[in-house]
Amino acid sequence: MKKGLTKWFTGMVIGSLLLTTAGCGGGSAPAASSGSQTGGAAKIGVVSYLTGGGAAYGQSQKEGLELAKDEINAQGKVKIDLIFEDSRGNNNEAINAVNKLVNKDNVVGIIGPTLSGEMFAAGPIANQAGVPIMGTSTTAEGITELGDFVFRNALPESSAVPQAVKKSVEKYSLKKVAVMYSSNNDWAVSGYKTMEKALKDNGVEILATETFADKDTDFSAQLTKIAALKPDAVMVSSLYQEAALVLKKAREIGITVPFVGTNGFNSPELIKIAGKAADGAVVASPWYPGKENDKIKKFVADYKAKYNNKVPDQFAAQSYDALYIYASALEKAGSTTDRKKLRDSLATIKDFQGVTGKFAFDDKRNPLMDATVLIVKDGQFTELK
Ligand code: 1QQ
Repeated sequence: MKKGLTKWFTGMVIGSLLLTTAGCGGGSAPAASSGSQTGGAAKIGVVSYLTGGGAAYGQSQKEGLELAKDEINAQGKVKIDLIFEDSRGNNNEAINAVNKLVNKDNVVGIIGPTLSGEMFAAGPIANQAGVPIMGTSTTAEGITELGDFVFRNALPESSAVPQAVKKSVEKYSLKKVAVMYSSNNDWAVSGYKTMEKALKDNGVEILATETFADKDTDFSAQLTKIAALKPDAVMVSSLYQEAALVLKKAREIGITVPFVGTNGFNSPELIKIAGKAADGAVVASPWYPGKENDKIKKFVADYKAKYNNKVPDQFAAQSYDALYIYASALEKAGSTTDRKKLRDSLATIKDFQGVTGKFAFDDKRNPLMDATVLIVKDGQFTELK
């Protein structure tokens, strides 16, 4: 309650500062001059989790965006400058970053932040200033309800989790499971609620629900309890760092069943940290590089060439697509500086083809896209069939 109030208060203060300093709400960049596409490169701000415990998410996002930017600029239809801000996975840093991008850098639009919690904190500032902001990894419930300028091409948990649960129920005949989640992370809590609903919808009994906090490293108490209940699977909603340590400990104490996760599982870091213990981790994702598709093959090859043979993950792929979505909207808007025109143009994107597949915004600015249910097998994400 106290934390929530502080967050609300900070948001209000910054929100009113914004209103008085920028006189905004009209939706166009205060200091931007030209409204034509010849007005120069479009300045897009990026708020990303670039350092700290979840930095692998943000680094992948940065890499995907830079690759897309180079390609888009080489194609020459619209020029884009990216301004990166590191939010470190912290709500206040995300607020500061959005304020800077909106008021000082006069960006036409924003990509990010990485975490849903950061978007809940900082999204309203961009929205109030009339600056389009698009999450590429914000999967909690309620993101685009923040306002008409808030978009996401991240697949909501409410689309992803039911698919992962249904597939796992069919594949492993799940009847009873245990659930674990990080209770001080807005997104993880939302993911937990989505899991609970999906389990109910599939007639699966929840034997126990255990919580922990972001940055925790010892999960033995929760897992010992869970082991005694002999669940058919364990569901986990947390970022990769905690999820990997949960998996390690679980395997160590003899829990061999599948672990079904939310979006936090979608990083190769999960496998890097957990090692063999990650085998049996299940998650739904719109990104699966194993698909037979020329666009995906080219993206993977170009990414590997640019980044020292690294295979792009979901966070890189969704950010790569996000910048192309922006580029396409900027082109249609006919302006690199008009924020309102960009918002309206983004909202019309219906037939976009990206590396994560066919994409459209629904009328709530959420993505319509397909997901694949993946399982870690021999240290690799593969399709769960
Ligand atoms: C969110 C997420 C995280 C896993 C992003 C890194 O999905 O916060 O919405």
